[in-house]
Amino acid sequence: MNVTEKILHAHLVSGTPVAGQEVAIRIDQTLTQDATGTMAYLQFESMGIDRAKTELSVSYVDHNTVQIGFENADDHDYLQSVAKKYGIVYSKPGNGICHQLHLERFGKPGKTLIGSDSHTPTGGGLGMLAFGAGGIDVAVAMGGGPYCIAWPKVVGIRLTGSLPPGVSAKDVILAVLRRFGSKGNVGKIFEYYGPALAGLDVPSRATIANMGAELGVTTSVFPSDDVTRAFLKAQGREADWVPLAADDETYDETWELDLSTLEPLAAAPHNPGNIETIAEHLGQRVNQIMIGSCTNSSYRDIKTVALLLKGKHVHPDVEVGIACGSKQVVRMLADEGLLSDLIAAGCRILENACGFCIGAHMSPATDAVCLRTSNRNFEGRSGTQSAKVYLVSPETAAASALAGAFADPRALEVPAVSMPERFTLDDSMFLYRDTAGAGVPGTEIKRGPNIGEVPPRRPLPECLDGVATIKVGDKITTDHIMPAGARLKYRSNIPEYAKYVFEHTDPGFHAAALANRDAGKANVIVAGESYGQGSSREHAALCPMYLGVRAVIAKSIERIHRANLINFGIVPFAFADPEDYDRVSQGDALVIERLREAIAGDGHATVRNLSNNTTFDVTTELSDRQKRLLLAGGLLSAVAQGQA
Ligand code: MIC
Ligand code: SF4
Repeated sequence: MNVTEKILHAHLVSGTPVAGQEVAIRIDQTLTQDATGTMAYLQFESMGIDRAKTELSVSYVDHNTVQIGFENADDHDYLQSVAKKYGIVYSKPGNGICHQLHLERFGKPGKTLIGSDSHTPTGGGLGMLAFGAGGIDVAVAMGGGPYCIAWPKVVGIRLTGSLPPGVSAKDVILAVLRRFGSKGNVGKIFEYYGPALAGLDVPSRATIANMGAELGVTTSVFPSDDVTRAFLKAQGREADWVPLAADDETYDETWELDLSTLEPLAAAPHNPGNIETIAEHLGQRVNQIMIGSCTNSSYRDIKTVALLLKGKHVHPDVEVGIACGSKQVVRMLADEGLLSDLIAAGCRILENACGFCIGAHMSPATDAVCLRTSNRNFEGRSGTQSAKVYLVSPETAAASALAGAFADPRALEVPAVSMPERFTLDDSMFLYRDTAGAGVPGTEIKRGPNIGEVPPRRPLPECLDGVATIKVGDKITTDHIMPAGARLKYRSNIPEYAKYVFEHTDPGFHAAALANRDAGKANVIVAGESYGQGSSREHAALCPMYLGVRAVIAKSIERIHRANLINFGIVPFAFADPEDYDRVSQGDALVIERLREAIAGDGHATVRNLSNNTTFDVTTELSDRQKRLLLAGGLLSAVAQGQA
C-alpha cells in the first residue's frame, strides 16, 4: 500500500475502498479557527454532546484578531468558554496561525485530522492525512462521528534532484500547480515520494501540502521518515514519531519533478493556478510585499528572509510587512537578534496571525502590484479590488523587497537555513490542556451580542419553484460568494453576514434573494466550472441557505463546497450537458417538479425554464447518506431526526 492507503485503511469505518465511492473514516484530531469556529461550536452545542470525543481537538484564534469593535473579542470569549467546557485545547490570539501551530505542537504521523479551514492539509507535511472540512463536519467528528470522503485516486509525485540555492518549496508547489492547474483535481490525493525528500525539511513539505488546497485535491501527504523524526525531536515530541512509507510505488497516476531544474516562479493575478516565471517580470515595479501566512511563516522561512535583509534596507518605494507563523518563530527570531535585523531593514512587523492573507488589514493601494508569500490571490482578497497580487517564495519576496521590483533571489547569496537541534518550547498560550477530552462541565458559555444562533432549516420541498437569482461564470471562489476581510467579523451572526453574499459580484443579490424567499420562491444559483473553489467557509452555503437558496446548478462544483451545500440542504446539481448553461439567464423562472423524488432516486431531474419555454437536464451523484441529509434539509435536521 502507499501512505494514503495505509492511513485510510487503518481508519476505515464503513464503505468500499473503490475510487469515487463514499467512505466514512475515523478522525483522531480536529482543529477549528475562530472565523469558522464559532458556527462550528454553535452547531456542536446544538447536538447536545457533553464533551469532545476525539484524541485531541484544538480551537485556534488567528483570523479575527484586529478587534475593531466588540465583535472579534465576543467571539474569542465564546470560543474560550466552549473550549473549557467541552475539553478542547484553546489557543489564544497571539499564539499564532492554526496550521503552523498544529504542525509544531500537535500533528502526528499516521493520524487523521479534519479542520474547519481549507489549509488543514498542511499536516500532510508530517505524514498525517489531514482534510479541510465544513465546521459542521468538524462538530460531528468532535462528537465521535466519522468523516465522509470519496475514496481517492492517489497521484504519486516523485521528487528527484535537489533545489538550487534561492529556489524553495513554494516554487515546487507552484510548479505542481503549473502542471495540474487549480481545477479538475477533485477526488485525488497527491502523495509525494522519491529521493529528493531527504533534502526537504518538514516546514518545506508543509508548504507544499498547504498549497495542495489550491489544486483542489482532497489532501496531500508525505511519508514520515528521519527528517520527520528530527523535526519532532527538535519540538520535544520524538515520542509522537512513527515511520510511514509506501511499500511500493503503486499509484493511480505518477508525475516526476526534478527539483534541480526549477527556477523562481509566481502565481500571477488572480488565481493560484496562473503560473509565470520571475524572469518574465524582472525589473517590474512592486508596491507592497507581504511575508507570512500559513504557507510560508515558519522559522526556516522568516529566518531566510531576515538573513537576506540583514545589514541592508528595503527599497524606499516598497512597503514590506512580516507576519511570523507562531509565537515560537517570533521568540526564536528575537532571541537570535534577527527580529532586530528585520526592523532595521525597514520591515513592518505584524502580529503572528492570518492578518494580511485574508484582507483583515494591510490592504494595498489602488492598482498596487503586490508580492505575497501566501496561497491565494483571488481578485479583491487583499481588500483592494484593483490590486494585482503575485504569490512568490520568501526568497523572491526578500530579493524584491531590496530591489523594489521583481528580482531573482539567485542573484543573491541565499543562506541555507537548517533546522535547529531544539526549537524554543513555550506552550503557555495553549489553555485547558490539562482538561482536554474531559472538559469542565459546569462552565458558563459567554455569549456576547455578536454570538448569533444557528438559523433554522426546512426539509426539501416536493417541487422546486424557483428563480435563477444569479448567474456567474467559471472559478467562482467562496471569497466571491461570501467575502471575508472587512466583513469577517460577522461570521457569528448569520442574518448580518448574509447581507454581503455576492457583495462584489452582484450587490443586488441579497435584496432579490430575500424578496424571492418571502414570496415563497426558491433561489437558484447558476454557475460555470469549479464553483466554490478556495476557502472551506461553510458560510458560503449557510448564508445562501438563510436567504432561501435551495439549489446550485453548475458545470462543476469543488469538493469542500459541495459537501457544505449538502450539509445545509442545498442541492448541488450539475448540468447534464454543460452547453445548457447558455440557455439560462439571470432572473429566469425555473421549475423542477418532483424534486424530492429525484433526490431520493438517481439524482436526475429535468428543469423547466418557464421564461424561455425550454427544458434541460441536471444530475447530482449522491451517497445514501447525502440523500438523507438533503431530504431532511441538512445535516443538523438529519441529526435531530436520527437520519444522519
Ligand atoms: C482562507 O484562507 O480563505 C480562510 C479564511 O482561512 C478560509 C477559512 C475561512 O473562510 O474562515 C479557509 O481557507 O478555509
Ligand atoms: Fe489564515 Fe491565510 Fe492560512 Fe487562511 S490561508 S488559514 S487566512 S494564513
